[in-house]
Amino acid sequence: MDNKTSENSGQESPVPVFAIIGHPNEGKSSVVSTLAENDRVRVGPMPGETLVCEPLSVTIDGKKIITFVDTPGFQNPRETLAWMRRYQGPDELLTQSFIDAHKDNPRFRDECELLKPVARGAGIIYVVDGSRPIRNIDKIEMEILRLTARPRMSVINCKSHHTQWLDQWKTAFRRNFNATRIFNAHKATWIERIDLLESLKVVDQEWQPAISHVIDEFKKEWNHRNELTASMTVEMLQKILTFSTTTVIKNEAKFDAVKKSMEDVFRKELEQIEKETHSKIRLLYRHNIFNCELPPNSILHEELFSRKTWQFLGLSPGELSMAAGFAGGAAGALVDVVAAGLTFGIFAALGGVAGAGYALLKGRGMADLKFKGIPLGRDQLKIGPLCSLQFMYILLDRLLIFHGSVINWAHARRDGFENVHDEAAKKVKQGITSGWSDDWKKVCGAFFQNICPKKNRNGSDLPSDIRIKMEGIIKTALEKQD
Ligand SMILES: Nc1nc2c(ncn2[C@@H]2O[C@H](COP(=O)(O)OP(=O)(O)OP(=O)(O)O)[C@@H](O)[C@H]2O)c(=O)[nH]1
Ligand SMILES: [Mg+2]
Repeated sequence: MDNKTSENSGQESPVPVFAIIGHPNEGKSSVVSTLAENDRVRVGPMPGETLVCEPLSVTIDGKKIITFVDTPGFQNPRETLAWMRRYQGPDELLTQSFIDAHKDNPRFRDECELLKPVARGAGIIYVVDGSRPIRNIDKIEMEILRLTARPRMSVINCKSHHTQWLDQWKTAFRRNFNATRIFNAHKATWIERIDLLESLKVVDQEWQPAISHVIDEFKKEWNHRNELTASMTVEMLQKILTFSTTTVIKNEAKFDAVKKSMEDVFRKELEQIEKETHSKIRLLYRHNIFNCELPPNSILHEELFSRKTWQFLGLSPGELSMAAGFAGGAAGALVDVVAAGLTFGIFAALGGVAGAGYALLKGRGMADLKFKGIPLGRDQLKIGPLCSLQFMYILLDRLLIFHGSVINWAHARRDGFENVHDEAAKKVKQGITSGWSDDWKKVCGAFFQNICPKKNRNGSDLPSDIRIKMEGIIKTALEKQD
């Protein structure tokens, strides 16, 4: 790569730079936003949203690896082309000469701005909305870019579903560009982003090593994100499945109210741990500003303890009673009760959250407190941990659904766009984990056994081989979603 085509900020390998150029409002900023994984880029419905060049670099481990420069759309392409055709100087100075000759002329303000990175040696990515026919003005813009003699590829970003003009565009592009790709900036997945980078390799042979390096870095980074997500998932499962809360019962009259408020605290705390984990995952995939909107029919709109969540994720009616307990419905059978000298009857009378491990812990010194005529002492009511294998699978399923939405949410998408993931959502008929192999389920079972039984309530000494295996299957499950 020649020196001019790259930035080099004191790092060993040159950083490839591409200017994203096109007619106003065709989706240039959207393409930059998605390619650079930057949701801060200004994307808007009115032409003229971008007024100055904005370089957006992808940084991995603190190192810049590629820069995309967002540019304003052409303002006066006809006269620009006419000037370029009249130009008599050396070819390699054409772009800079144009800028020098027009930098104080407001009628060419946008051309001067958008050609700046090109004059400095950037490669060109020309963006068009391929869902409309080619006009004469497009041909003029393509000719301007051809005259700059910079390596260039074209990107067809269809803003609507009309595809009848695509062949026309492809033919025109074959004449003017070294490579062409259909790339929908609002729907592109990670794989499609990598494919686009692969196409950049053929734009200029000299760029191949640098672009290959960029692709390698992207892949390593993606792998790292999946690894981190897997370990955050394991941490979330440990926290949720081992959480419990305890309250001293001071007043028998308030017993029901205390119990109800404990249930609320317990449920909210578990929901909060889940939400925090999801939010960390969203940030890890560089969605800083916009929430990745979930499809309207996504099960993640349901609360963790809603009956619908559990039903959807494939639980049997018996297993559903546990969710029902949390949703304020019927009480199920109590399991996992830790009683300190009290009869099982009392626990049965507690009702409420089935399987959550309600326990009355006998306090020091018996007081006069009675519950349904039975003395309780200054006892503590403990709720949790909710040790249920089914519950663990629900959490895993919800995390995988969330991860799938995040990784498929192109960074150019803003709130309120048409829903592009309906199809993907329809495919998730029940929990993803229900299709896991027996081997994977064994790993889950071993993990569960180690964090849930009474011997190891806080999960702090989870054997490392079990943790590694659990993280391994989760990471593979995450990778399957790419
Ligand atoms: N549905 C859909 N809308 C798109 C797509 N790409 C761009 N848009 C919309 O088209 C409008 C223009 O998008 P921008 O990315 O801002 O276009 P631009 O070329 O940078 O526009 P200027 O900076 O004004 O020249 C915005 O309202 C985008 O939401 C797409 O792939 N799908
Ligand atoms: Mg723009």
